[in-house]
Amino acid sequence: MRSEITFNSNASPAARYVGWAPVPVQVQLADTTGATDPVTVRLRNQNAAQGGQVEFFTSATNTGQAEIELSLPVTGEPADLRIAGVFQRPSSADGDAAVEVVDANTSEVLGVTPLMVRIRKNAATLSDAERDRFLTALATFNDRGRGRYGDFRNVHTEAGSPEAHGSTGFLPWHRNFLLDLERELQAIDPSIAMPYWRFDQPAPSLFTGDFMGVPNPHGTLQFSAVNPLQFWVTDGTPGIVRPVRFNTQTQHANVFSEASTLLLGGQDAQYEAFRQLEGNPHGTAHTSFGGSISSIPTAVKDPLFFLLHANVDRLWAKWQWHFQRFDVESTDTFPAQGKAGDPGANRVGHNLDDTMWPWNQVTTPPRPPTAPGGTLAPSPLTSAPGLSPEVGALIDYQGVLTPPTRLGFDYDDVPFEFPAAS
Ligand SMILES: [Cu+2]
Repeated sequence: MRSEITFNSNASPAARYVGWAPVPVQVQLADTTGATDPVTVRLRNQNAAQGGQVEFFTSATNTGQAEIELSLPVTGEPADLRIAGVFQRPSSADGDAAVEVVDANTSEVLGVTPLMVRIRKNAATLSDAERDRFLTALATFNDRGRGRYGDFRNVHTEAGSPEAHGSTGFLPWHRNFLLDLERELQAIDPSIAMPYWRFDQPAPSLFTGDFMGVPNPHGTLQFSAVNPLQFWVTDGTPGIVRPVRFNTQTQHANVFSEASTLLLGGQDAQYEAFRQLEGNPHGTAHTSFGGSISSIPTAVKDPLFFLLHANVDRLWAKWQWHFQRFDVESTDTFPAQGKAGDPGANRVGHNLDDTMWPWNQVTTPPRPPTAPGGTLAPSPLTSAPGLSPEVGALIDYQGVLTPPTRLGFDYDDVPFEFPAAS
């Protein structure tokens, strides 16, 4: 007798990745030779001592359990359950988590399915192996300027800027931008999750030759001999210019702390006020360096851009969790309801029901004249937010209120929480 598990409604091993939000899972018996009665099985972590850990949810309750018992029909019909990573027990390598299915009566192991609790982590806490896999995937995607990273650089320009900055859509647009790159990197190495730079804490291990580089007296980054970023080119000029304006070994950037940032929206947590974070800490973090990252049209030439923006996105995610801001129909969560052209609406791209450039591939005014990079990269885990998403599809990223909107990423210090019963 053998058991099989399907994650995220996709039988492919490429779908065996979970975060903190419960995902749909099906367990079934395959090869039931000799069996006539339903088989009671127990699901658990194969190794509870190390590696990523998961917990199990029945369809009826929202309480995670370390083990769960199910009755599996001999017809091979699947049983439904949900699985989530155990908060603060993420994986550090692909397949270092595994679900074991045992026969509850005989203790025979019917199947072991490896998976990964894949979580966006603080860059300062990555293992050397996690760091090197990330750098290798990034360098592979850029391919010394011949790869598709150039599309990302060419999106974040003067012409594209009004789509992404200075209004309500700033946070959802950059959430999608990050997600797009992360999915591209995952297509190269599925163990990758975008790391974030906590710019309000010193991150000495990030600003080294082994990771994001150290500027020479001219501001040009120097890398260690094995760092694949040493070959970084995005627009014909090799190298990255990033002079620093703070001591990266002992100080953090001169930005609002996380605690102050989370209060920008006030005690009543209004999105429109919280969005002030676009100035400080976001803009201030950008200008804590000189060089390309300090200016919108060139910022993406420096891959630190994505670690900076992962932290901006994490701050939004933490604010959303802390104040339960997932209801897209609430103006507390997102004030610009409706779409461009409605009375009182924002400019196009900054309203809940607007599609987002460039992923909508629209190049007629008022959109920019080109839309580099095509539609959003797909994911084997979820069809959300769609290939040409609307702004509203980026908000309930964990599927707190509507599970199908789950985008397939989580942060190491932002849990998933079921909504309070109303
Ligand atoms: Cu930007």
